[in-house]
Amino acid sequence: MAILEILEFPDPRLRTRAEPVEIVDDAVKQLVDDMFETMYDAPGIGLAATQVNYHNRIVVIDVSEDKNDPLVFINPEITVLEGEEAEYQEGCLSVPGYYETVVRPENIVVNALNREGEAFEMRPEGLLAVCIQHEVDHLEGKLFVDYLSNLKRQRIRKQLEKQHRQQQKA
Ligand code: QAP
Ligand code: CO
Repeated sequence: MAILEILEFPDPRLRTRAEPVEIVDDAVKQLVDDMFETMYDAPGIGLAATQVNYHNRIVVIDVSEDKNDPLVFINPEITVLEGEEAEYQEGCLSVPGYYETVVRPENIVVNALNREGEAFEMRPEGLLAVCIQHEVDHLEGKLFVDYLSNLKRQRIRKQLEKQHRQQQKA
């Protein structure tokens, strides 16, 4: 197991579109395990492979209170159902220190493969539904800050760039 480095906005590698996983082999399982270790260490509730600079379609999530409900989504496909949209305060391990309101569809169905490579379907609700959409966006090179105004996004970018420059000096 290993804790991986998390890319931070505005790193251009976060804009990469991830490729489908062809076989869920030992290398994929190893990456899944390292992604969980990285996410729990952060700590976070969701992490996409893109954020640790692996450009395959893999997401790990655990929104449980006790951090004992690890969910793996390989090659996730989201279907948006009819219904309401919901607002949520979203954050991101790749945009540390910032939380902003994002509006997304409330009712979705997710089809994916689990860590054993078996297909499953899920009808998530609430925070889990939001988190899955946020993480699948990462696989498309999209970040939650893309839903904000240009002004807000640029403000966040400039502040993070300044932090990164100061970290380099230190
Ligand atoms: C995505 O995000 C998410 O700013 C997962 O300083 C978050 O795990 C979806 C984190 C909220 C829906 C709602 C963020 C940790 C973790 C930070 C995360 C930070 C430290 C974010
Ligand atoms: Co994120």
